[in-house]
Amino acid sequence: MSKGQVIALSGGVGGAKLALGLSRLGLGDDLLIVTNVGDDFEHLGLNICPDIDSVVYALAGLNDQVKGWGRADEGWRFMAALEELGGENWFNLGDRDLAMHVLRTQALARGESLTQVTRTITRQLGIAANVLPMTDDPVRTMVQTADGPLAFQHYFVRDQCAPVVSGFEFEGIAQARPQADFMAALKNPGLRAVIITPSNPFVSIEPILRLPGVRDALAAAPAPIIAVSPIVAGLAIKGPAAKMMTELGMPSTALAVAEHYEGLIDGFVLDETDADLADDVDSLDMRALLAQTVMLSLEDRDGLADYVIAAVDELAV
Ligand code: FO1
Repeated sequence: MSKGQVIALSGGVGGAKLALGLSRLGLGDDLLIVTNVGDDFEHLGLNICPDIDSVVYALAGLNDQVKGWGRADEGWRFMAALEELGGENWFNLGDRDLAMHVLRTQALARGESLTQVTRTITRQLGIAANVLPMTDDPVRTMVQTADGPLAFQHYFVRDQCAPVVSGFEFEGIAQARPQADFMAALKNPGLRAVIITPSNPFVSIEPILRLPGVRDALAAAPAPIIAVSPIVAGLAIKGPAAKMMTELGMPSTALAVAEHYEGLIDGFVLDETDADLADDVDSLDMRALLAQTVMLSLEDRDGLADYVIAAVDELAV
């Protein structure tokens, strides 16, 4: 019998790793992976959804584990031809990856929602979990820098996260409606857990939390909420989270991430190497939990997923 729905809030790479572990627990479509869309943008006439892509490719076993984005066994003939013609070449669209963006763009142009097209693609790839965009409405993350606002992909890919960050704006967030199945699951008495994956708290998780009604629904949710630290020993596993924290004037520590989530979560998973922070995390309004959070192998992903689900079930009793 089903033990209830599990919601995982996810950005790209780090989130997708834990999402894969969770998807291998046999939860089937009781697993809802709610994915950030603030990184989405239109490029070369295509609708690109990087975090949905990372989750879908990871769950389908198609992801490039070295780059951390896109597909394994990728070809770059399209990019070479584009460059030859003088096209924009700062954002790399692989030959195989292009199929995803073309299909999605076509479906959205026909009037399908991002939820519908994502469902079609995940079913086609044999993914049992529900991969849900956080909203079907457009939300675009803008990065505030000393040189003015930058669209997220310009900051992240074109400028390689070099600009100093002073804040973020999520354009469209006030009008965006949270995805309906996500909201229904938060209100479902059979909800088992909400897991905040080790994605970037500021640009991957925050847009989901800022959707109208989501924080209130999380506060009222009938299940424990647990977050996994994306910072280990003061460093981000991947991406600019630690650099952003320093630039935003906070220490780049797992404790600062726990403080960022204070009032929202019931448990915070620290990496074992950060065991010295456990007492400080416990003194916040949450339980400190220790696990091996660095996910290099498939066994690591499975191990962390097992640990998090066991911890959630323990917090629930
Ligand atoms: N990340 C890069 O660092 N360089 C790229 O050229 C790049 C292309 C790309 C294409 C499709 C896609 O779905 C993702 C892509 N990413 C690329 C990753 C992505 O932009 C970022 O990792 C996320 O937005 C951060 O979560």
